[in-house]
Amino acid sequence: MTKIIQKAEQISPLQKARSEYEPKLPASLKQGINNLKIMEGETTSAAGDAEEIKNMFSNLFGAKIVTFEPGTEAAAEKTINVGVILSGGQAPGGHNVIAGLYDAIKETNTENRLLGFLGGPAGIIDGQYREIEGDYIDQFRNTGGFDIIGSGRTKLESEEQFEKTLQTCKNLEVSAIVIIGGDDSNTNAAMLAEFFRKKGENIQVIGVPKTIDGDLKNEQIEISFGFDTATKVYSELIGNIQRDANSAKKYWHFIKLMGRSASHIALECALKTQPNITLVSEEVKAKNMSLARIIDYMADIIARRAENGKNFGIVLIPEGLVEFIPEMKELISNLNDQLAECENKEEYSSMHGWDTKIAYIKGLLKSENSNLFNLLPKSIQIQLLLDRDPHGNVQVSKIETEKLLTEMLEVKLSEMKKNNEYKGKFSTQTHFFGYEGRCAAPSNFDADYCYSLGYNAFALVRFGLSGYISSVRNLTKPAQDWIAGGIPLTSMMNMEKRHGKQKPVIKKALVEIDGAPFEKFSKNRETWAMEDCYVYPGPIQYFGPSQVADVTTETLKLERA
Ligand code: FBP
Repeated sequence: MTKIIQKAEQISPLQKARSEYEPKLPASLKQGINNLKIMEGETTSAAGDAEEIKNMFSNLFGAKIVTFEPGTEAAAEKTINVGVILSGGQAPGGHNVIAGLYDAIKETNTENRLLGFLGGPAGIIDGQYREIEGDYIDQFRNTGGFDIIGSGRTKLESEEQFEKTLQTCKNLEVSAIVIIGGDDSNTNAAMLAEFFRKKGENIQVIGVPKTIDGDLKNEQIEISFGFDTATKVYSELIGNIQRDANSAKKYWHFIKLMGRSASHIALECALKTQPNITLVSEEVKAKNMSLARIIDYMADIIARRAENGKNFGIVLIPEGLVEFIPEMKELISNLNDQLAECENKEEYSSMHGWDTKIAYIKGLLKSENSNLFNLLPKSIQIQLLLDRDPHGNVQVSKIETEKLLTEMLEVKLSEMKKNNEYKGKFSTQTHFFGYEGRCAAPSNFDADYCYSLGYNAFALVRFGLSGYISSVRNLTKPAQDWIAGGIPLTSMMNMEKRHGKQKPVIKKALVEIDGAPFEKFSKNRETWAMEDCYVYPGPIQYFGPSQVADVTTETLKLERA
């Protein structure tokens, strides 16, 4: 008996109406999963370090890009059990990926089963799952969140974990696994696919590109799902704050935006809302901008606006900024090395209180890093010492860069005041938008895109592929013109240093400062800084004319123009 998790009184009128929304599929998939033919495209290599990737993935390397086209009706096949995993941070549309997958699986054969592994990759290692059935999936169609089966950040990478995964698959007769995740999780998907191939096990692994951060993209993967909805939610909130600032005219609002290393979210929101200042981490790196130079840049705008009688404004800050400021980057890398060593030291793990830990770590740092560490507020020192995530990344969502910048600006502006270079009033509010958008109900774009990705993932399974990521392209066109297919995961990989070791990983796509989205921002930023050109995008529209309800991101439009 399926457990119904939402009672009628918990379902909002919007959720009810949205549950009736029928996601659009590309024309190639619309004729049904049983009417497809597969077209082989070019042979692939790797995004970098091809020789090493080839050695590590000798069974998967060099596969061909594939696309699907309508074909003749296929004969019914033997039944299949498919497992699905949601991995990493939540992103709007995950439920629709599972809905698309479920519908394709059942269309092929009603006896086929879909098993959802619970709480992320840990679910398949420990054999924890629930079967996804019709009335259960129906509650989640077009909703946000990952609560259908939960998510987790366990890194599926060791031989022991792979063996346990294999055992789970054998116990449950699962012969295909769909991993819905970001760059790290899709790297793991490739490793698992290679492991099964090497062992001669007939278990397929297919990835799906998820992350609000927007950094899992390339020529074939135009956008990761969730980016569209999340940036629309943040832009609504930024627009509301801009209106507030423009009404009261008394605060500078500093808004940090999620996105980990990449500034795609900050840039997309800037293009949508036109705030006074937007920092872009990739530009900071390219121009080798020190913390002092960033502060000077912002202080100059604040002072010039004050001269025009404007003691208010909006600043957008990408979450990963600190990792791109050269001296902070060095400090973080030195801290990573020292903390990795401390992990095994009883002496460090048994220490109580942050003061003791901070003093101990300071003593281990190189002198230039230690000097900078000393200058940081204690709150930031603590945030820099917090545990790394399972992939070895600093948890940038926990570093309050927005507060670091306002504190430093207060000092800078009061110095400028003494020198008669600034006559304004600097009153601030800080915000961090991340969790506010990650589980929003998917926009029409994400609802359609995710459903198509899930449906398409099963088409890849159906044609016997493994080590592929589900790809739906041509996304600035109406859904019927989208191109569905698969990309070999190894073609997106290169070698990078993680936890002090060279590892194969899917290359992260950061903002290109010679790309069209950054260029548009850069051309306009001086005007946006001084004049108030705020745009108030308002909430996501789920119903109404296509040019309002179905539009996708500025980034995608500019990149594909
Ligand atoms: P993924 O890369 O797993 O999609 O996660 C995205 C993200 O929302 C980042 O933007 C953010 O830095 C991080 O997750 C926060 O992690 P957590 O959910 O563990 O707090």
